[in-house]
Amino acid sequence: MDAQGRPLNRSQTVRGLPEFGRCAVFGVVNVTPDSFSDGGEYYADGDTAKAVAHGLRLHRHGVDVVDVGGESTRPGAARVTAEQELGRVLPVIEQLAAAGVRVSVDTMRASTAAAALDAGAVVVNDVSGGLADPEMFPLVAETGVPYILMHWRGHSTDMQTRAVYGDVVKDVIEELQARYDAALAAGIAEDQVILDPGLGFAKNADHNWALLAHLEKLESLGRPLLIAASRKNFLGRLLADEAGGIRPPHGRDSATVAVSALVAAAGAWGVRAHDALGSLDAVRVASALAAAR
Ligand code: PMM
Repeated sequence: MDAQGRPLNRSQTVRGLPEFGRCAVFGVVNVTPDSFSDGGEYYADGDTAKAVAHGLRLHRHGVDVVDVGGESTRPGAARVTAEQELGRVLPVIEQLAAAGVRVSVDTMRASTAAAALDAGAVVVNDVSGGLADPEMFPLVAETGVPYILMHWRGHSTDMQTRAVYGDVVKDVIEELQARYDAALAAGIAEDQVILDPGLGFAKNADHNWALLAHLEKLESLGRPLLIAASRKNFLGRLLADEAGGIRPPHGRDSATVAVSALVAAAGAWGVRAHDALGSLDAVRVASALAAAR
């Protein structure tokens, strides 16, 4: 049985990862000076020590996977070079993996993913769903690692101009299905794939809420779902003050924890969060409630 009391089926099983017995928690470690959510908190002037210490702390407290990224994807962000990205993430991944931490690499580049896997990462988290780099699917097929395939319509520089949908839930499902089919055609196995609707990526607040409200429809894709609402702008808008001032990213953690509890109760396979310890508590609550039913 899974955390929601349902029989475990193939769609909740990911090759290369254990059954977590509840909604999995990915803790974010952004090794970037400019992420919207935690930019510069764990990385400045080439110093990765804070990022490593943060990842170790999350691991010590029971976070299942530490997700290490070196390129900001905030709306409007310019791309970093492959060399810059690698220089940021590799030392962090090496040290975390050597300490026994289960690491995923958050990258759109196959070359970064390959180097990260060599350094000990065990999951590839590709926000572009294989669209940014044609080498990504072949790499994932060859290595057989778990692969987070996210719904994506284009790079951050202009992605919000692409936030146009007829029916966002239907359109995201169709576009995710197309990428999933392409992944399988490239030789990636079904049980490697985790799907992610990509909250905030070419999506406005209404789009995000609609997707969150219809996880059961996304589940029809037949693969585990990872939900990453953490600190995103739509939560800042929800929590705006009376003058309409959007709540800044660090003030969105309690709302993120609430989303984690709710999506875990709704059957999400995993959540990805900055305040990962809060989300860990939240998914435990969801799991205990489900078990008591
Ligand atoms: N969002 C961000 C970065 N990586 N990965 C996945 N799988 N899903 C997401 O929605 C996602 C992601 C946005 O930046 P952040 O690292 O500050 O959250």
